[in-house]
Amino acid sequence: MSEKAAKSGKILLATSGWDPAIWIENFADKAKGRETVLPDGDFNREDVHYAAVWKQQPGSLKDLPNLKLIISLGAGVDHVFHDPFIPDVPIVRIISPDLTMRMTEYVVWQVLDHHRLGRRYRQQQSEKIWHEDRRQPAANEVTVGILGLGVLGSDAAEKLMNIGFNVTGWSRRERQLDGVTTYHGADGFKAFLKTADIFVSLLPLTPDTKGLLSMSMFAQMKEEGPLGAPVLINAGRGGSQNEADILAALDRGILSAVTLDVFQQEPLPTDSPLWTHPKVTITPHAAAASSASALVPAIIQQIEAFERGEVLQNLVDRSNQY
Ligand code: OXD
Repeated sequence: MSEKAAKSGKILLATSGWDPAIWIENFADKAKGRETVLPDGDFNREDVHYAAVWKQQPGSLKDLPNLKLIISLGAGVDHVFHDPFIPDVPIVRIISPDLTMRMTEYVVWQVLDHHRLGRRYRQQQSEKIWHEDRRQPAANEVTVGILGLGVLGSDAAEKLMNIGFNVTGWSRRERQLDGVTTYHGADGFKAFLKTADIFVSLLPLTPDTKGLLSMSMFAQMKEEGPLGAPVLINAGRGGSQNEADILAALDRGILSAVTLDVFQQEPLPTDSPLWTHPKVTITPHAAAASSASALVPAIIQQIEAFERGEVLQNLVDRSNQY
């Protein structure tokens, strides 16, 4: 290995479904001379010390003898584990104020849309119907229940409370958040499900959360609230939801409406009944886009800190896949 490579290992940018050009441009601009290469590029595999990945092609991280760190370009890391050939090096998630702000915007937007009857008014407009609906509960009559109280869930909770909503939250491990009634673990889940009118899932996909948003969960929610039956918003991962159960719960009035940003299969197949269901709002995994200009500086900082021997931030626990 050359001395230069030893001092400043290259970054392999391994993504699929994204145009890498904007990332390459940002790395070139902010990586202070450190070279970024693409999997199909012409480079010496020994020189690669870091891999920045989003849904990397399986096998693209193989045969990198000096790889030291894998950096997920998203908040989630399930996309990394799709690859059966991930080398045994630390994996870190990206947490950045930009990503957090984007997710909070999405959550607040969708909570308010359900709360302020957005879907109904859009429908009325399309039919030129003027119907003044006066049944509009105030935010402080409505409780939003957040599943997942990490950085994203905590920030969304705070902003929703600022608007006036009551907020409850559930997480795998115990968490305390000012102003939020929190529940945790399997024992707390049942009680949590009775608390909210709008549920927001920001859960990562792990073996524990797979298929969690299912009929057995919906059936334990309260039957009626200020908005009718509960609303579900999922901006976490599609693998956490059972789409057949969501449709059945909507049709049986167990859920009154849903917003889904993520799906069991993405892109959502054109023949999915979710597309045309009148109580479903769909966004195309767009809740919190990873912005190269915002995230690359944080990635470079993480690499530099790692090279100084500092502790890695946002380290993924492989056994839990998060
Ligand atoms: C992420 C995502 O993981 O956008 O950041 O899904």
